[in-house]
Amino acid sequence: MIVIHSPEHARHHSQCEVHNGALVPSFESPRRAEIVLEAVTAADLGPIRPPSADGLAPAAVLHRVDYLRFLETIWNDWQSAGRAGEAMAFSWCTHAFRPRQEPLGLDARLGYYSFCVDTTINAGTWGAARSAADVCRTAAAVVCDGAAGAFALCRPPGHHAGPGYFGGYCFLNNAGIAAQTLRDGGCARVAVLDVDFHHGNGTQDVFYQRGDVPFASLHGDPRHCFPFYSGHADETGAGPGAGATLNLPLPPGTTWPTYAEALDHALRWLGGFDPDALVVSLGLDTFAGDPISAFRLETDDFPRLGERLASLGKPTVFVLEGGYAAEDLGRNAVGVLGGFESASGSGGNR
Ligand code: SP5
Ligand code: ZN
Repeated sequence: MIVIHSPEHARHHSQCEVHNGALVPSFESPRRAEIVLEAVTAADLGPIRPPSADGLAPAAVLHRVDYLRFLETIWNDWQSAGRAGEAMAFSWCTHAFRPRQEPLGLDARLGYYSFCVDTTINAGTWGAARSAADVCRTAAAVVCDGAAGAFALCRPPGHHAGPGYFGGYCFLNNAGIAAQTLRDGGCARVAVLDVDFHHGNGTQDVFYQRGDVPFASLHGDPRHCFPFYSGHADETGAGPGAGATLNLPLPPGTTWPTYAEALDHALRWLGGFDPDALVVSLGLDTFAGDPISAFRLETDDFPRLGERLASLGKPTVFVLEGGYAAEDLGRNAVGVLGGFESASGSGGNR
């Protein structure tokens, strides 16, 4: 399987996040991608190539133009204001207030364009987020050109980022960008399956009213698990996208047998749309050892996950999302990708 990767990801390096009431080092770190890169290299998964596609055309279909301008300019504004440290929001427009037009103040804009406190912005954030978009465009293009699978080894992750907001460590919706690239490349329908522990609220949001990109997600029940306000079973799409969103919330503590049943259901449901390609939001934070998540999948379960994903029989773009047990991330990622390859019989690098 071809792996697309750019070292530019390391330009985004959050120093801290709020966790259980304390400031701690960010769980989402450059080390994560380095470990995955080491593991796919050691496993000889396939050629590792830099992104060739470049630019924000598919991102601009999914994200609002004012939001993209915010991402591009916020670090400069933060610095110009003489602020130390990293840019971060502290106040949000909750349901008690009425959102109006974009506010003008620095802190107000940070709150207006985000939904939580876990995601900081530094000098390299925008460059790293753009590189992740390029990695995903390129991985999707490889699949458009006939590959059975490609792995977008990128960060920062993307599935929490919506049309006009960042959060959950995400800025641009990488999986959405891969799906949009496949659509633009001639796929009539593209299925997106999100197996990150957290609900892919951003991906759901960017495709909620579209019937051409059915979205299914398995995740921790939002009554208990981040992002809390999205991912309930009764969220099923709207307008032309009515019936094209499937949420399968699962209880904290979920292990492989329960997970596999939901996974098979999601795959059957996606298959019903007769998609031309599949995008997998590959979060590995379903692992039992994950420090911020609550499922209990074991390392041996990840090849089984990859095998089941291959059962859909569609060309597949894997997009790296979460996973914070950094030292186990490489073997778990290779487990999924290797399982997919041996089950799909694609073995090599086509
Ligand atoms: C891409 C991705 O996986 N993003 C996840 C972002 C989660 N950030 C908020 C985490 C809050 C963790 N608090 C967990 C408390 C458990 N006792
Ligand atoms: Zn996650």
